[in-house]
Amino acid sequence: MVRVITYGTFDLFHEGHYRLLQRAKALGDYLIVGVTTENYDKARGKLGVVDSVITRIENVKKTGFADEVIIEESAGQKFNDIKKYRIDIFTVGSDWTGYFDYLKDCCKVVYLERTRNISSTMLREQRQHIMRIGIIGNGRIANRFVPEARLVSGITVQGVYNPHPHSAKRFAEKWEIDGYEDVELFYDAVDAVYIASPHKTHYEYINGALEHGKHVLCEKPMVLQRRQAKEVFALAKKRELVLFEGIKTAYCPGFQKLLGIAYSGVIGSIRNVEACFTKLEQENSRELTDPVYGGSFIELGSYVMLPILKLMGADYEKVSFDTINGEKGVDLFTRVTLKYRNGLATATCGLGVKSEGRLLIAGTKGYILAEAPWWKTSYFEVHYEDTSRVDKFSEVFLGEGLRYEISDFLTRLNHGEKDDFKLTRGETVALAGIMEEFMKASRE
Ligand code: C2G
Repeated sequence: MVRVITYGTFDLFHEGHYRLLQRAKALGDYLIVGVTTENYDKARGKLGVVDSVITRIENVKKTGFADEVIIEESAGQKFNDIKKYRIDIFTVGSDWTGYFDYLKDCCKVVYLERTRNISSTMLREQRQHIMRIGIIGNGRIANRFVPEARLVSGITVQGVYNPHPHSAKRFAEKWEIDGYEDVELFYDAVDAVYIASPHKTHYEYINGALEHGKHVLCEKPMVLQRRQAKEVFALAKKRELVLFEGIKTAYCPGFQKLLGIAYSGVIGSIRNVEACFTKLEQENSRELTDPVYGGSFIELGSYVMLPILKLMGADYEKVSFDTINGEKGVDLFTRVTLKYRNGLATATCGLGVKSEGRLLIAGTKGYILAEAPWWKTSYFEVHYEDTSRVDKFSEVFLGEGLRYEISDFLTRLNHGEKDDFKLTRGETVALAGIMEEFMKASRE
């Protein structure tokens, strides 16, 4: 008798799960299914699991493929289960290819091809709220997006669109999703889009997606003009769609905690914010060669402006930009200085100059210090006049951290428009405004 085992969360049970179990059962005579506990999912960084473990087990049982269901509660359990249940074959979907090769010493490991997309008919029949998201543009960030999205329950990456079909095809094959070169077919297949195309195309794609009735999660900077930002938000409102700028820092739990401490008054009234982020890029990279949309401020400015806008607001009295430009005319290093009625701020970023990236928030009673990479906030300190007192705070930051914004985007879709405090529309408009002023200043 061939004994097979597979594992999963099986949240919002869908045809991908059904087909996986069906083929797992067909690999042998006896199928054991391990269903994850809430705690284990939390520990391994899955966000937004909707169904209780009882419901998830019931859904697995209902398929009739499982001969036995067990609970998976910790990392490392698979190895022991394989011994304990005398397993011949371990199987899981191909999104995990290679990941479980370490089990090959104790049994056969089979990766079954994952189900590429979830059909809308099936979703309607089951009344499931699974959001099908499509990606526009498939550069570096899109490659990080797919695995992060797979860790958020209730969302499935349905496909990718790129006007250059070869590029879309390669990306689609790599991630086992559908590739589209026809934008109309792409929009027909999705409920929402993630825009990760070059900056200059964002405005047009946002409009296109909203006109097609799709919710939008757009990479930062969302747009580069204040007027455009206001316009697309107005269109989203009119069409009752969610439009969301993806600055991962804004949504991660550590940054939320840091803001909470800053707002709490422990450092008194905030008078100065200094934020710095540098990341060296290759000389021939797009970021350092595109004369209009390249350069450090457009690339990294959203990160460094974020804590400033959050803590000092958008009503600055004066803003000035100082830059070091490279031979190609793009800024290799930029410092933005803002003067407020009651304080100061500087935002520094660089793609061609390396500096210490840190966030420093100075108040009338003390200061908060977060070292690089503070934009993936996982640790910060609060210091006071009394140097012997230092309060230390840490928080998890999982993986690439995109799962937090994806999860919040999904919550906004499912629970209405109200909650945008982590990154308000006003802040996104202000960011677009600062980008616009920067671009104007750098052309003078
Ligand atoms: N699956 C699939 N097609 C999809 C979605 C999921 O074939 N469109 C497969 C997954 O590859 C997995 C199973 O269905 O084998 C369960 O998926 P999830 O519930 O998402 O669980 P997962 O996070 O993949 O956990 O210890 C748990 C395991 O590592 C798998």
